[in-house]
Amino acid sequence: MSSLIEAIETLLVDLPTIRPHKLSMTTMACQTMVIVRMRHSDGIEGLGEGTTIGGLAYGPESPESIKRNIDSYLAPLLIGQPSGNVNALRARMNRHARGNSIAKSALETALLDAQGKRLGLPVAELLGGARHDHLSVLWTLASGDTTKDIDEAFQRLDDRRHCDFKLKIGANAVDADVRHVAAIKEALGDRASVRVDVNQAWDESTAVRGIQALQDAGIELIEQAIPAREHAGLIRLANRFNVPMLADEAVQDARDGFDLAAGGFSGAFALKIAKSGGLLGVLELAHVAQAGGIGLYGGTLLEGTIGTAASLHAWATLPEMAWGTEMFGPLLLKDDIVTEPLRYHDFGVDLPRGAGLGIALDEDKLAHYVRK
Ligand code: MUC
Ligand code: MG
Repeated sequence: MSSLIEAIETLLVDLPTIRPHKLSMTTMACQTMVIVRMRHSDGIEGLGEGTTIGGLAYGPESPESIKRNIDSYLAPLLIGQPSGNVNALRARMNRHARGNSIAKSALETALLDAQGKRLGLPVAELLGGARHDHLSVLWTLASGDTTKDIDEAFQRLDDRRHCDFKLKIGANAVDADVRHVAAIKEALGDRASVRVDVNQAWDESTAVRGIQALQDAGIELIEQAIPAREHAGLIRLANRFNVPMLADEAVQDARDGFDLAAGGFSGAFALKIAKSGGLLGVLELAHVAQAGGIGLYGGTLLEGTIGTAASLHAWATLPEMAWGTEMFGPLLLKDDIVTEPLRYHDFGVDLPRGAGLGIALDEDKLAHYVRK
C-alpha cells in the first residue's frame, strides 16, 4: 500500500532583502514565500515553495492567493490520495483547477521532495538523472543607482560569485535607462556580460529605439521588452536585431513555447518552475525549446532556498544552458530558513546532494520569520 497524503500546511514567510531591489513594476524590500509542508502516512514530509514578486505587481497570483487557493481548493484534491504518482496528481490538479501555476508548482515540489526522500534519491534522479552538479548563476544589479550597481558588480566579480549581470530597466525614460546600462557595461568592459530585463515596460516602437541603443552599447541579451501577450511583436524584434531576445513573461508553458517557436521566434526562453506549474511542466517547455532550436535559461521568481533547489534539480537534468541561470534568490535575502544554505562559489551554485531536494528546514528560523 503506497503512502497517503495526510496533511498540507501552508506558511507565509517574510524575509527582508539585503537592499532594495528595483524592477520596472515594483521595488522590493522584502520577499514573501509560501512554504508548503506536506505530511504523509509513512511519516515523510515533503517541502515546497511558491513565490512571486511584489504582491500582485508581477503576475495574477499573490502570496496570499497562493496560500488561500492551496488551502481551499488544491490541498483538498490531494489529501487522502496515494502520494507516489506525481503525474496522476498533477493531472488531477489541472483537471479541477485552472491557472494557479505557482501554487501548483509548490505542491508538485513537495510531492517530488517526499518521493525522493521515500526512495532515498535526489529529485534530479527522479527526473532521469543530473547531467551537472554545478550550474552558473548571474546576479541582478537593481539598486536603482548606477554607481552602486558598478561597485556591487566589481564586488561580485572579485568574490568569484558572479560574472554575468542582468540590469532591471523600464521604470525610467528610455534614454536614462540606456545611459545607465551603457555606463555599467563600459565600466565592466570584457570582465562581465551585461543583459537587461525590461519586464514588459515598453511598447514595440519604444523597444525598437531602446534595443538599437542597447545593442550598440554591447548588451548581449534583451529580456521581455514588450508586454507578455504580444507574441507577434516579440517575434518581429527577434528577427530585426542581432542581439538575441529572451522571452520571459511571454512564455509560461509548453503551449506558449510552441506558439513562439512555430511563429519564427529565435533567441531564448526563461524557464521557471513557477510559470509552468512545476518541474514536470517546465521540462516540457524546455523540450519544446530544444526542438525549436531556442536557447535555454534557468529563470527565477526570486524564490528562497527551497524553490531555488527545486529549480536546480530540474535544470541539472538538461543539457548545458546556453544562457546559464539566475538562481541567486537566496543571496538577495538577509537570512534563510534552512539548516544548510546552498553553496555558491566559482560563479555558480552546487546542486544540493541528499534525498529529495536535499534541503532541511531550520525550525527556529522558520518560527521567527513566519507571518503571525
Ligand atoms: C524576472 O522577471 O526575470 C529574476 C531576477 C530578478 O531580479 O527578477 C526576476 C524576475
Ligand atoms: Mg524577467
